Amino acid sequence: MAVGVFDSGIGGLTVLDAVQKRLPEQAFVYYGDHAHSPYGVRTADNIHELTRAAVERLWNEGCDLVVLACNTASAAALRRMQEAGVPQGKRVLGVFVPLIEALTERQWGDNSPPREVAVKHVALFATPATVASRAFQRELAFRAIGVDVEAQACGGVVDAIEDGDMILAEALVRSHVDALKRKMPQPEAAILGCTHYPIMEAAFQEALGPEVSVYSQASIVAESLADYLGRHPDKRGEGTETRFLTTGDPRKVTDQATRFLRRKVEFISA
Ligand code: DGN
Repeated sequence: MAVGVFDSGIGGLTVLDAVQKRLPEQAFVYYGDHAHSPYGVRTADNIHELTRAAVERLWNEGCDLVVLACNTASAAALRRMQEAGVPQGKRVLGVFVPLIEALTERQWGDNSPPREVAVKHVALFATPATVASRAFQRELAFRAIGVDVEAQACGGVVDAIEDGDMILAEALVRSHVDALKRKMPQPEAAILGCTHYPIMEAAFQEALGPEVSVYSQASIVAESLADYLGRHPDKRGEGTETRFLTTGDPRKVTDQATRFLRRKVEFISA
């Protein structure tokens, strides 16, 4: 029927926007769990339960493929869900693997041996919950990729963006980049590992300097999804329409999402 895109709130709209631009003929169902957002302050068990319920809902909507656009949910729930087993014909993919593959130039779902990585010093900027989970480092180790990762928890940035306070968001980005540089003075690459950070990409790039390659999640996930659907056309479903579901108040979420994305998106009750 469509590809499901899940996020704890509105942040995953940056991913949805990028995949819609990359795949304009593809139908999507976006599901925001606003009733329980933000996930960043919840326990890993609770995030797993909420994520599992949302993914099952999207599978029941006919979405055979569900993308966890939320890093916090990917970090706490994805591997656990995959290990518990997903129903026949269904698939759930997260947002860490495309980032790692962008560093290593591999494909989503490609289980070939690791390749030599061009960059050795990588900065990761993410929410405190994602940084605490060490999920990104775990996925790198699982693939035997030898990269030195220094993670910086960027407290306050998500809230400043959602409040529309871009001056504060930029000041926070500068101070988090300074803190990172005290731990790793010369990263070659920086990963923006949170749904909201593509909006601050220019600020990250400016604070990091032109010699640092910034990997922004939304565009990388869009490329990976296009590539994946090219190899698995059965997961595309039918139609071209995109629907927006929320567990929160649809009117409030519609207003917030329209401001965030700077285009009209109409949410209905999940
Ligand atoms: N969507 C979350 C993420 O990508 O980490 C950010 C918002 C939150 O739930 N903390």
